[in-house]
Amino acid sequence: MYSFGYVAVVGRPNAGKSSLVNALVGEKVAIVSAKPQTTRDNILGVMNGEKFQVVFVDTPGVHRSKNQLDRSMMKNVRSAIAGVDLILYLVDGTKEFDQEEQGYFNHLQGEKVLVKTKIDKKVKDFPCDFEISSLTGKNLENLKEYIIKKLPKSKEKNFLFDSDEYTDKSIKFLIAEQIREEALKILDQEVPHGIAIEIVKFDEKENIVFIEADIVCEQARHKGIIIGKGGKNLKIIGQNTRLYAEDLLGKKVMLSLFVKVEENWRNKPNKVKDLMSQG
Ligand SMILES: Nc1nc2c(ncn2[C@@H]2O[C@H](COP(=O)(O)OP(=O)(O)OP(=O)(O)O)[C@@H](O)[C@H]2O)c(=O)[nH]1
Ligand SMILES: [Mg+2]
Repeated sequence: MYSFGYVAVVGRPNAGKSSLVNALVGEKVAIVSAKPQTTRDNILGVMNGEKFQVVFVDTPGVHRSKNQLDRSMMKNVRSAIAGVDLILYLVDGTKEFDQEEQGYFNHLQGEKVLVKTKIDKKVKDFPCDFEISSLTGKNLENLKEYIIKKLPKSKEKNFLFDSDEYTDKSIKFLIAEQIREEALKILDQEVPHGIAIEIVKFDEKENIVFIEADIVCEQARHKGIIIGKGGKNLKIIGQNTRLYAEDLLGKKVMLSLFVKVEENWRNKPNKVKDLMSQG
């Protein structure tokens, strides 16, 4: 028998959702950062085996919406949960599983399990179904077995993705996200949260790929911060992303980054739509 199905990975910002999806898939599907609200889109990550294919839906962290971007992210979470075969609800083990969150978990419709994350650190004591560490891999095998058992079975191999595919996202999207991860790493406070990436050129030649991307920020004063003294920050973001892209594409990459200001874009529905549709 073959197992195939969808598993949504849901929880507060910074709970470790993207880290878990990457660990189970065995490839970097979603960017990860120490700052909350890193993931904005639903990202599919595919875990392939001889007898199973599990499609994980990594989602933005559940939080109160302050702007149009937040609302769009929460809409993504709701749509991710609808119709999946299983929900993994992740709670950062180093934090309290408070009443508000317990209420949210209890109201989630569908087959669900509570997963305590980051157990390689000192964690709080609360009941859960699984305790895992994506960092060390602890208990991931148990969780994986449980998921496969829970999924619908069929005699036919009705998988959606080829065995070498691991995400629904394009290479352009992955590179745009990597730029955002590098920015999240070196920038602080609101600056990285107000960033969106637009790939404006992607020109693949036989031995080299020319990529141009705009880093869109929402305030004129953020532009200078992103560029950094003498272009220092932009250089680090560019160099690290280029190495990632070369690895991904197996070719040399020429990457040019430009910083643009789009005043207050996170509050503009059309802009949010535009900037979120890098697919
Ligand atoms: N020590 C430890 N840190 C972890 C583990 N899993 C994730 N982290 C860290 O927790 C932070 C958040 O991880 P993410 O995977 O980006 O969390 P997320 O739930 O996807 O966050 P959002 O996309 O913002 O909702 C990062 O700094 C990770 O390195 C773990 O098992 N152990
Ligand atoms: Mg994430």
